[in-house]
Amino acid sequence: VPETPGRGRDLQSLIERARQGDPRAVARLVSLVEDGSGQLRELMTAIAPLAGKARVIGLTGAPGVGKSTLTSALLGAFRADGSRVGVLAVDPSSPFTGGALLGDRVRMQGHATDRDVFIRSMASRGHLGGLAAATGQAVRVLDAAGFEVILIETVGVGQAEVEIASLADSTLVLVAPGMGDAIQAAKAGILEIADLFVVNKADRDGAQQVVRDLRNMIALSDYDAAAWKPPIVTTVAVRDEGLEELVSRLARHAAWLHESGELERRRLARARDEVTAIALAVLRRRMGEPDGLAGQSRLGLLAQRVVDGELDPFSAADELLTTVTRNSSAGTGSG
Ligand SMILES: Nc1nc2c(ncn2[C@@H]2O[C@H](COP(=O)(O)OP(=O)(O)OP(=O)(O)O)[C@@H](O)[C@H]2O)c(=O)[nH]1
Ligand SMILES: [Mg+2]
Repeated sequence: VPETPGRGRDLQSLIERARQGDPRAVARLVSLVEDGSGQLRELMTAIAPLAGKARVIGLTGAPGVGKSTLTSALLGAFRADGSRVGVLAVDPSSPFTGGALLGDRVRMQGHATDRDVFIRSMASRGHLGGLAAATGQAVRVLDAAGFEVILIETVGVGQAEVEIASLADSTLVLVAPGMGDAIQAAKAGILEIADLFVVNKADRDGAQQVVRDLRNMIALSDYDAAAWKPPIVTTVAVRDEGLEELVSRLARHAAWLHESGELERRRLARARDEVTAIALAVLRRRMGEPDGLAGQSRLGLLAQRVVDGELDPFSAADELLTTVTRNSSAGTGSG
């Protein structure tokens, strides 16, 4: 992307306007993240000292379990407390539907014109590190823009979703009765990320059985004495039932995160993952870049020499690393 005069100043004024609560400025900044814009790096540099204050809460669970309904209910609860609330709806399989539905719910609740609410359905058009990285940086943007609570809704089925859920300080895993074997679904990797279990649709038959199953599962897992044991909260999200209990459990978890040092540990682990992901993406991209002659990639040229017996694979790897890290700078976009 060519440098245009005043671009830095434009970005600064955009950040300033976002911090003053201008929703269009916030939307523009989040788009810069999603698009992997040439300005992304500059943006991240500018907001680095401003972020780190928000409470980030993730909601995950099978399709239809009630994530959007509960997100909308929580949004209402935190707004009633006076917090500015940002919501990111992330659905790797269909980036737009979830957010649209959530948007409708929130509109029904009358938050659509509220300047202190920001909702975005995340996509990752050309972002270097994929959807998880884009979401993490969008969280940072909202945090820097002064949103005190950030809710991330993500469908919990695969590794990508687990990665996204782990961007949160507190993760709610939602289950509901009558949705196949909810517990089996919850077991598949999701147990480790649950800070709180929510048994939603408690107005339906079988909710108490789901609670018992979860309780057994938690009892069978060996939690460290000092560790946080995920509580189970039952809700009827469509009627705001159980919401007070949930908000208070979340507050207790937030306090525990601070007191135990776990918040710092989680944030460090997250930053480590983020830096690693960017560095690896840069390396991968450079390895495949054409290297002068005949448009062959660096990796391709070295591979050919290994095949020809001119070079062993270890020396080839050394040479590859030396060339790709020369004059290194972790750009942002795909180009
Ligand atoms: N009976 C009952 N229905 C609920 C409850 N919570 C949500 N629903 C309904 O369940 C359906 C799915 O709710 P959503 O909030 O869209 O679920 P979701 O998990 O966000 O769904 P996806 O984003 O598609 O994965 C909707 O029709 C809701 O009205 C509840 O507590 N009780
Ligand atoms: Mg949804």
